[in-house]
Amino acid sequence: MARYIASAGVGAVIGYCMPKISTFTPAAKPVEDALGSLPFPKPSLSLMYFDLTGRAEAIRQAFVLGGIPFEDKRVAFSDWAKVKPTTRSGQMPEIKIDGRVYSQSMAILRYAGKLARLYPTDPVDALAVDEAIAIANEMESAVSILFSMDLICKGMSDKDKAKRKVVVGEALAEDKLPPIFARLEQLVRESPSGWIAGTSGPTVADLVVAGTVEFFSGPAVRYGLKEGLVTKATYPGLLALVDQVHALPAVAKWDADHPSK
Ligand SMILES: N[C@@H](CCC(=O)N[C@@H](CS)C(=O)NCC(=O)O)C(=O)O
Repeated sequence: MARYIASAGVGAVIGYCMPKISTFTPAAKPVEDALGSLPFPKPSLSLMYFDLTGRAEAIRQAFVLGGIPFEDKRVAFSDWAKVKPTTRSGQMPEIKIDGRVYSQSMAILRYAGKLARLYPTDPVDALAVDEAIAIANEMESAVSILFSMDLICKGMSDKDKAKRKVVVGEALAEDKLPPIFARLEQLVRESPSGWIAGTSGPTVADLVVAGTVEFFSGPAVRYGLKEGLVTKATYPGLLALVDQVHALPAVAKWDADHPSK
């Protein structure tokens, strides 16, 4: 995913644009019922990212599920060169909480999860959530090579570069990614609730894993990964999880109001 790329550029960004998967099944339990009231004083929140799902969507979903108001600030690609030097880390997402800025999507997500009660307070449940997130993040590490191909193939002809991309894409699709998908699929299948960390309701891990699966069902193709890497036949549990996330009423409303890019 382009979300892995550290350097500037639109190409570095759009790879992490994820489309929604269109089939929906009802959520096992409306998440709003389980959330209760906010456990902390309501902070002023401004989340800044591109006008994409990418690394920010799970964070947005967590706030939405928690009923936590936030500013959803979106930077146009054309403005990025100007905005980049003003950011905390030269990258997005970043969040401003009561005037102070923080970076790193997974850190922000856990923060959002704590506010939204989508990150367990029980240490073992939290471990299970972190485990699933870490496995999903392994996907990112695995495919990051695809977004560095221009660097790796520097000096090669376009034709040779294209050939290398095909070889790397095939190796990822055939060898590297399936065991990681299989581990996530196993987690979903083992879960009595269908939520990936085995919790009774959704957690931030479900949001991250669903987003990752959606990426591999769509935009990854643009980067040389073959189509149909994740299908109902290969990973039915993971696709059901995606549906389950998007069927949560608050997420379904968010999706309707914000068509994916
Ligand atoms: N480790 C960071 C990576 C952030 C990142 O790579 N952001 C990309 C967008 S997904 C970005 O800002 N790219 C533009 C750039 O690096 O100039 C995180 O998880 O937040």
